[in-house]
Amino acid sequence: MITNSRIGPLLAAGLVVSTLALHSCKREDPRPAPDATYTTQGRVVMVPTPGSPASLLKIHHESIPNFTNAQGRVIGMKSHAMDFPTAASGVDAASLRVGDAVRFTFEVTWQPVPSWIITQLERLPEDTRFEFEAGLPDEPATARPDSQGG
Ligand SMILES: [Cu+2]
Repeated sequence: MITNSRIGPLLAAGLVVSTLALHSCKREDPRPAPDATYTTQGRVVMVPTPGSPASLLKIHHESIPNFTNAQGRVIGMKSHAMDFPTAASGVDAASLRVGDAVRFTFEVTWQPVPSWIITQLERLPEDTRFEFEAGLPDEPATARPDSQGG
């Protein structure tokens, strides 16, 4: 039996979905092409909590050997707990819990101000062991910056 009390929430859900769809179309265009895109994996150490303005998504990620700085030099990024204040509208960051194992992709844009945004995220099995949990060093396994000759 469909009653009015059931139709109301369904209509509301439909409105929310279409609003989100419009929103995601809008924000694809103005976002400039990123300077770089990286995929890494790690464990969620903090999630955004309503009513807690200081909270945000923070993920302890594995080292990123090919991470490139604003000058285009490969400097690598060591394994660390990194803040991700922004996720693309298609990424369901709200459902994440502390301790979740995830693989994710983020885009870095240096100008006009450095910014980074998670554009894809998938859960990994809970028992995934990351390099920082396996006792591997934090340092990126990149070649020395000085050896990056032509
Ligand atoms: Cu990082």
